[in-house]
Amino acid sequence: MKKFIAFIGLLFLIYNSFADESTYYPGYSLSNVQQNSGGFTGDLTMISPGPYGDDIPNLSLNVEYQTETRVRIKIYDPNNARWEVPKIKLIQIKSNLNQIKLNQIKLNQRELNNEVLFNTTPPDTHDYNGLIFENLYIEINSKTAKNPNIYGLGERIYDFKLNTSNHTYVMFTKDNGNEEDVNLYGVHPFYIELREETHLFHGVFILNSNAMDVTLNPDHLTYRTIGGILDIYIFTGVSIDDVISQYTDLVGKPPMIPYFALGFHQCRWGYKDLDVCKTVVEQYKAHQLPLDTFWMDIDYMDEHKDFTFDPVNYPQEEVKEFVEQLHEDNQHYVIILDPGIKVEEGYAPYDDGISDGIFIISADTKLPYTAPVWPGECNFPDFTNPKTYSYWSKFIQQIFDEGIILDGLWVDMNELVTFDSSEELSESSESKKVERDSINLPYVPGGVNLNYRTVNLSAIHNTSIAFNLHSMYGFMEAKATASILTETKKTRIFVISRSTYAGHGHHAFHWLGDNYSTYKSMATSIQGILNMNMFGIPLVGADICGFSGNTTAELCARWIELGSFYPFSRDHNSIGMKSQELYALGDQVTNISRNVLLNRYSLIPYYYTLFYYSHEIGTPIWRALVYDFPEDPNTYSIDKQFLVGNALLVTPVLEEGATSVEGYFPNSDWYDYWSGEKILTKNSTLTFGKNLTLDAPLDKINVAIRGGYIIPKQEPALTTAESRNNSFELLAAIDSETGSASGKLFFDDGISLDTSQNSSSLIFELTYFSGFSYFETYILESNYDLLNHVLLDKMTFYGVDNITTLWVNNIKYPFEYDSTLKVLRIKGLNLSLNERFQIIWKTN
Ligand SMILES: *[C@@H]1O[C@H](CO)[C@@H](O)[C@H](O)[C@H]1NC(C)=O
Ligand SMILES: *[C@@H]1O[C@H](CO)[C@@H](O)[C@H](O)[C@H]1NC(C)=O
Ligand SMILES: *[C@@H]1O[C@H](CO)[C@@H](O)[C@H](O)[C@H]1NC(C)=O
Ligand SMILES: *[C@@H]1O[C@H](CO)[C@@H](O)[C@H](O)[C@H]1NC(C)=O
Ligand SMILES: *[C@@H]1O[C@H](CO)[C@@H](O)[C@H](O)[C@H]1NC(C)=O
Ligand SMILES: *[C@@H]1O[C@H](CO)[C@@H](O)[C@H](O)[C@H]1NC(C)=O
Ligand SMILES: *[C@@H]1O[C@H](CO)[C@@H](O)[C@H](O)[C@H]1NC(C)=O
Ligand SMILES: *[C@@H]1O[C@H](CO)[C@@H](O)[C@H](O)[C@H]1NC(C)=O
Ligand SMILES: *[C@@H]1O[C@H](CO)[C@@H](O)[C@H](O)[C@H]1NC(C)=O
Ligand SMILES: *[C@@H]1O[C@H](CO)[C@@H](O)[C@H](O)[C@H]1NC(C)=O
Ligand SMILES: *[C@@H]1O[C@H](CO)[C@@H](O)[C@H](O)[C@H]1NC(C)=O
Ligand SMILES: CC(=O)N[C@H]1CO[C@H](CO)[C@@H](O)[C@@H]1O
Repeated sequence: MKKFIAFIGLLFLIYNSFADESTYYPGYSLSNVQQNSGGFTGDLTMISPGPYGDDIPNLSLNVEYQTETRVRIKIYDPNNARWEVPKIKLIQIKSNLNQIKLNQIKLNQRELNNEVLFNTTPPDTHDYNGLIFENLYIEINSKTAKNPNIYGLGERIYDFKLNTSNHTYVMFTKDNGNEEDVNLYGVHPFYIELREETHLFHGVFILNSNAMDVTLNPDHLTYRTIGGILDIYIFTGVSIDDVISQYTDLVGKPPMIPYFALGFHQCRWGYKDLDVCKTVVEQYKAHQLPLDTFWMDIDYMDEHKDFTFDPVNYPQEEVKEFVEQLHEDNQHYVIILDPGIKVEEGYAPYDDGISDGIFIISADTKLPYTAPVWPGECNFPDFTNPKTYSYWSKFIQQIFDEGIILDGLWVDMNELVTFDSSEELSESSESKKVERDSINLPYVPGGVNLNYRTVNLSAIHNTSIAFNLHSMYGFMEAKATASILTETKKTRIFVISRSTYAGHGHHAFHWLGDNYSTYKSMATSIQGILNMNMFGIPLVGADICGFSGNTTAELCARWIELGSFYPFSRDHNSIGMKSQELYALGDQVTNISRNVLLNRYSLIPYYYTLFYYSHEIGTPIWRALVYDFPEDPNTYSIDKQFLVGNALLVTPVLEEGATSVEGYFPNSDWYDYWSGEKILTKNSTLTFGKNLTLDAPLDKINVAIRGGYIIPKQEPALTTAESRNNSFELLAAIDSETGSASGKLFFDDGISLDTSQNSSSLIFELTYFSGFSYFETYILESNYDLLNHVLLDKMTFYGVDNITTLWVNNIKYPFEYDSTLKVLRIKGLNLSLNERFQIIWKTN
């Protein structure tokens, strides 16, 4: 209890110090400014010392205009090298932009609006400091718009639109068990701000891996980090897609995903033996529920040791047969790996780790750092050591050599988590907050205990100490694991990691961690997915039906309705909980699951096309409403609804017992996705849309399709391998003002590393001109042979006025028209999407 009071005291001290004029720190003065071809450099000289001593009085400033839309501001100690994050590949400097004002970084893209996007000049009122740069404390402030609209700074569970009333966001990877408003598994020091006056977005990224926090205030924000340097990148936008594209240019675009990743996944901790696993797979089939991938949690291991199979409950030969059967049935197999390697002589991963010298070293003993995790006392591979790659590779390869063909890997516990031997595993979350830190730090970001349940920050890695590398551990492990799997399989791979760092999405994917079986966890999964998509990690989902705690039939029904729209859709459960496979909660849940999952499978061509553009450009799959409607302030805080691509607006039920749901429909044409019924008609004299209450019986999730969009679909099946071979369908929703719509399809074999020579890529266009509607396809590529056999069968158009005649490739063709709903249906087309075709109809 005393320690908890000390923690409060610390916070008080911090706030106090900044309110007090006598502790105002004016920062550094800039001199010796040298213009160069790509920007300028200058010397920074400290005006007066900062709060905690060990100031670095002389600093260098380097401002580089790296691209037309990106500036890098680097502030570092020219006399003593400090820790710098090693991984960002700089894109060549493309342009030499206008001169900028000192202290005020202006970017010419937004000069027209006279906008200053990052301004470190402290105000005359001295409400906040100039730059402080000390050995263990760096602070920089930037003026923002008034009550700014800021998004990002993950990973945490919080409102999507961040609180700017003196709220502090801590970034330091931690298994904080899905508590709200605390630093969770990943670190993404990137935010996007929307300026309300201009409706333009820009982004700011600080490339720093040390524990840090950011305080958002009504007119400025404060970065505080305890190590490294200031290496700040500003992306000028101006649309959200521009900003995310510019950010992922820097940290890396997502790889092309394997097609099966979009199927449904089943997992659970607590499948006690292989027979249980077999039954689960059988039951999915028996209930005609789609299932693409079966996952094994730590249960498969022998005493929780990596790279082993439990000889009694998961005999390796039988696992091999099980996996072969999965593959025969067009299904896939993924297993978990944890970083901790059990200290046990005779266990090859331990013996080799010792002889290869690849474990993290304790600063005290200079021996491999030892701490308990699932198997007991463990050592931890150091992924900064170049030798660790071949070590890790050897043991992954061994699984394949022994005949168990993995389709992906799941890397968990890599924040990095260790168990505190002095505590019970089941301790309450309250006790986690208690301050028990023993590192001697003058400032502790957010006052959180940095040494709690992790490898001591003094521990030694090959390239630095854990103090600098801690938050990058999971990223490095996932990156190595992904690269090893790619080398082994020579196909696109699938690595899901709990811990992430900026740039993770270039290598691997993510799930939102160990949540609860609660309506709250279901609701907050939306902001989690939106954030990760913003950070360049498009393939992400939360544990459907919830991980910890017992689910209910109703919760599970609502969750699978929502989860069927997750980019990554997996049911996962904790040990000792009520079974929650989608067939295990009664007929009604089974029926609902089947319907929504079959709908998911029908939408996979649309999702896959979105993933292709995400890979090419960085575009997020899930989008907050504010992304597409920045001129409408009603959208700024919405995080209970989301868009999939630009075309689908999902309004899930997130509350128990609800039979209706409220949603906001921005000013546009919206049609009920299922029936084609008009929900809202665009009114170009208005900026705002409407709040609507929609019926939401237990078996319905409300989805709207936006006027102006065409989405590709396929007849669903129980696996993606089968649904890929089923006929195509196009669903179009017509813009009421222009009578037009457009859409895209990208399709390839879904697994080869490079399918640029063997893919088909199309654009669909519907236009209206003087009484006639013209539907045409534009073929960008038509090299994927499957599309010569898997044909377009059906087309459905929502919002069509009365039709008199319809022609397909200039020949009159039958159609169905519902004049009440204004829905046009055309069937039995049998057209190859690899060839151009045209549909025309006449409206009376
Ligand atoms: C800092 O720079 C000033 C002026 O450039 C110089 O006189 C001083 O020696 C430098 N101090 C250190 C510690 O390098
Ligand atoms: C934020 O904190 C500062 C410094 O303590 C204080 O002056 C200001 O009133 C606070 N603003 C709000 C909106 O709480
Ligand atoms: C915003 O953050 C401040 C400071 O932490 C807190 O007092 C306030 O309650 C928060 N507001 C909301 C709406 O959560
Ligand atoms: C971490 O290591 C340092 C230096 O080796 C040691 O002084 C400290 O007690 C350790 N902290 C914890 C929490 O084990
Ligand atoms: C880092 O790893 C390499 C290769 O294993 C080794 O040669 C080198 O000595 C290591 N350096 C440190 C500082 O541990
Ligand atoms: C969850 O349900 C199981 C039975 O399926 C029961 O043993 C357990 O106590 C329940 N746990 C909670 C937290 O309700
Ligand atoms: C589930 O669907 C089946 C087949 O359509 C139907 O016979 C059954 O009544 C449904 N059960 C429930 C509870 O909705
Ligand atoms: C559009 O909105 C304006 C203002 O509310 C209203 O007067 C007008 O009737 C609306 N137009 C249509 C077509 O609904
Ligand atoms: C919609 O409802 C929200 C919350 O109920 C409210 O804050 C907002 O003002 C409403 N917007 C419109 C356009 O009616
Ligand atoms: C899908 O079609 C391809 C090409 O015709 C074929 O090779 C493959 O076996 C089919 N897959 C399934 C699951 O039927
Ligand atoms: C469409 O046809 C229906 C009956 O077929 C008629 O009542 C309606 O007025 C027509 N609408 C238009 C816009 O022509
Ligand atoms: C929110 C929640 O349930 N958190 C729990 C998630 O699961 C982990 C692992 O079981 C727990 O430690 C968390 O408390």
